[in-house]
Amino acid sequence: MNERIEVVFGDITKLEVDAIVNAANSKLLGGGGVDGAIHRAAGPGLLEECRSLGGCPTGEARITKGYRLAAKWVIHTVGPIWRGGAYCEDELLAKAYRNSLKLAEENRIKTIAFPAISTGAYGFPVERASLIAAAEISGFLEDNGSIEKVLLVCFSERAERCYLRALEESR
Ligand code: AR6
Repeated sequence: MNERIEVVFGDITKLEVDAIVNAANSKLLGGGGVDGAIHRAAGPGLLEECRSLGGCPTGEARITKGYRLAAKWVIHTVGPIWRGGAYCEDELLAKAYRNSLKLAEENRIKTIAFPAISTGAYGFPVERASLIAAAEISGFLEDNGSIEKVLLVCFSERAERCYLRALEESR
């Protein structure tokens, strides 16, 4: 297994990493869940910069500064809304991880933390999502030497169990 990937439990807004990833919606104007927590912790500067971006399609990612966060950057990505699994949800979730990592690489980010994208309000089953996250991140890191650490941040014990199992399987 890739020792550059680590599962951690807790609030992503508190982490001292170069970048945290936001599970946003396509308007990029804030919302509930982890998006709301990130905007609250970062302060109004984040929303102002987000307004200038003009949104983000599902599966893509955009980068902003971190404002009052310890993280220097926020990478905003939009995961798919779960609609039963036959609407390209798996591929769109994989793309959200991939495009976030590409932005990290382009911006010379060495440490990055992801929340469990789409598994809250968007209803993506966490077990399935964690397998996709683990596979995409391990695959990306195989071809990338510049990212030193990827944290998978869990906000529930269930998510933590799923992630640990998914990482075992991607070894
Ligand atoms: N730190 C880490 N993880 C968190 C935190 C936190 N502070 N808060 C929640 N989570 P969600 P989605 C976990 O709903 O499913 C928003 O309104 C949470 O337990 O935040 O991609 C956006 O604006 C779950 O496992 O994002 C969109 O409209 C995971 O983060 C929509 O929700 C993702 O849950 C996006 O839905």
